[in-house]
Amino acid sequence: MEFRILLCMLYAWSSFSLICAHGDYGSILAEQLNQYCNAREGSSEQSPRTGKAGPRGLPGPAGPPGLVNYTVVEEMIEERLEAIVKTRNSDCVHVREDSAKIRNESGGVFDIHSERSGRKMEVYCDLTTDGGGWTVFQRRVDGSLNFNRNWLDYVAGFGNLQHEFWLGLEKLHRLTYEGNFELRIDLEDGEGRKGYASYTIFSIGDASTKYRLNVGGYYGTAGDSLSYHNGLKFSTPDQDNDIHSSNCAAGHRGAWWYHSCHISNLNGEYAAPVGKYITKGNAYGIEWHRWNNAYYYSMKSVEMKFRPAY
Ligand SMILES: [Ca+2]
Repeated sequence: MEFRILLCMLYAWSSFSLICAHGDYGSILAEQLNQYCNAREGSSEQSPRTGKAGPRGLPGPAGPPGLVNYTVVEEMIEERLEAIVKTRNSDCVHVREDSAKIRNESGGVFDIHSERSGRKMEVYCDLTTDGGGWTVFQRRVDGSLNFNRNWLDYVAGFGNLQHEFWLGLEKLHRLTYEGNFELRIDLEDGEGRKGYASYTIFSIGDASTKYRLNVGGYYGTAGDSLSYHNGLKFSTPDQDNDIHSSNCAAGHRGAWWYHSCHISNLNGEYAAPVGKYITKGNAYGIEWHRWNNAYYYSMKSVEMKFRPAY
């Protein structure tokens, strides 16, 4: 306990006895002690004590709006976009193999991004045949998928990119209308014999031309069964754009750039995989007539693909 507090307690106890014992002298001493104690009560020398904090005040008014440096922001966005574009696949020639969504022996499924493909297009890339870089747009291997379909299906595409499919006429047009492309068709017959037909010129027109075929410059081992169809419109059973009086697509159970009517019919009906893949009647199978110059012979497998021509 501090001395001053003891002193004042002493004053309180003793002031009465001082006055009683010493008369006026005691009274004066008691008064001096009283003054001392009162002075001490108001003294600034008293030690400060810290109390509990009061409640939090109300939030202040909002400050003025900040300034944004749009030039810096735009530069940051451009840098970011450039970095993203560099990591993207522009076509099957430039795909990064580790970016495959699905990979198998001959290639894989990739997302490609370019002005031609639009924001994103999923395609199968053949990375091995004759140096690779091929965008595959048709595949038949076992007849598990029905290809006897109408116009809208052939425009949009159908099937599974890892197995049997048709990529779609609109995508084919978008991917080939600008630049130079070569076409390759790989074929295999029922006896396991393989061959190919290549064309140094290939592109597909837009919807207003009915996705006209532009093809030329054949070389290969399977024979040329496509130049006959050059310059012709695409036809499906529900859209007869051929130059024959009949409906070629309906008669041949397929969809093709029919003339009057065909010497190739690679979207035709898949013949039962037994015997020699002979179709009867109106050549409605997966036909490539220059293959042994045989009509009514349906191939076991076919793959159609294109890549840039240099
Ligand atoms: Ca016709």
